[in-house]
Amino acid sequence: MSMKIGITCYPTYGGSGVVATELGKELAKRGHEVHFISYAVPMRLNGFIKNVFYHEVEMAQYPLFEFPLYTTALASKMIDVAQFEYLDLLHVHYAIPHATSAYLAREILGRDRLKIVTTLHGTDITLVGLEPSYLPVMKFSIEQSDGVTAVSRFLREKTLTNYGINKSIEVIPNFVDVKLYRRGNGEAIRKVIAPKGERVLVHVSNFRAVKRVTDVIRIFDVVRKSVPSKLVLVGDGPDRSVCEKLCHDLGIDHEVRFLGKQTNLVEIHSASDLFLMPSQSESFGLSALEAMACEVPVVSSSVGGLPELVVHGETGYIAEIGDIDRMARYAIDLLRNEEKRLRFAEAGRRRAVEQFNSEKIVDQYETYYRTVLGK
Ligand code: GMT
Repeated sequence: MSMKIGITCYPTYGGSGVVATELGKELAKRGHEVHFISYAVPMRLNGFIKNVFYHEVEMAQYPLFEFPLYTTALASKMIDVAQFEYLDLLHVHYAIPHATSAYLAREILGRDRLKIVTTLHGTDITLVGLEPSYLPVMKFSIEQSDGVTAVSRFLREKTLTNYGINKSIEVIPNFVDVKLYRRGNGEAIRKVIAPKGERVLVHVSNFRAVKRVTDVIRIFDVVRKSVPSKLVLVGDGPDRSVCEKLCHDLGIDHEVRFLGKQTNLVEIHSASDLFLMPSQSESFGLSALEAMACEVPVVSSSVGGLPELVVHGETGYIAEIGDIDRMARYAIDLLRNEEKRLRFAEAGRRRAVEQFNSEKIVDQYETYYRTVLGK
């Protein structure tokens, strides 16, 4: 039987919004009615899609409100949509403040009227949620959700220990559409970026400090001295200008391309030989999974959920946070040994297809919803 599902997420560039939007689109394809509730249209939600609706949170202004009351406005919109569209379930992605708004909405509507599923994504648990100004409300809101999922075993353990939460948490990992994310012909891009046949290293992120994009540049600076190569940086965010300055200071501006935000990652991955993800914290690493699906081996740090994704010595390599030399050695090893690099690339694709394909993971969400709804 089809369900009516509300989805709330951050609409901007970021893994949690991508997971939420792709999940909503997949559920709609399966015949469920999906209502996105957010302050802007989610990044990957474009054009008319059957069974998909979007509701914008309205924020009334008032001179007394020095700080916008988003949590309250979101809860009111959730109530409105749940009542008008007869939602069965509200699935909120990224706990702060979405799980709190959902709790409020459900209490106001009545516990039997609406169920809440909260998906924990990363810094909502490992960073921001731990701030004393948020922690008690976060813990309460997570505990009050009817169902809670985390994107890796690592994140589940962190939530249970950091917050002392006494609740079962289902691990449902990130996923990728392996029919869409598959290696294509990257020659046109390669001709522009690496005209002399150089190797191409790539990194995709939102350029926040936690992504350690300066490490990406320093790793590349070591690699390029041994293997003729170019670096492609995709995305934008607070650290972009620091990174541009670092490239300038190292005298490698001409070897590095800052592409900014891009919508077609498949064509960029198809022109790439290696993906770098030296993050300080990473609960899953969705952009690394998307690279693997496109047959790009990954060299990453060993933090968080990354070891659950990257199989060391098989689909890529992992090293301690900040160990630039080791990550550079791994990268050089793969870039110098094409037979090995291709073997890793194939193994990465296989892992994406077998373990993290959208069909399999969306099935898990659907089953979980039915359990929460008791259907
Ligand atoms: O926690 C964040 O940094 C925000 C979040 C996002 O919206 O980008 O990213 C997290 O969620 C992704 C999707 O589940 C995961 O793939 C990322 O690993 C995770 N980021 C971190 O843990 C830093």
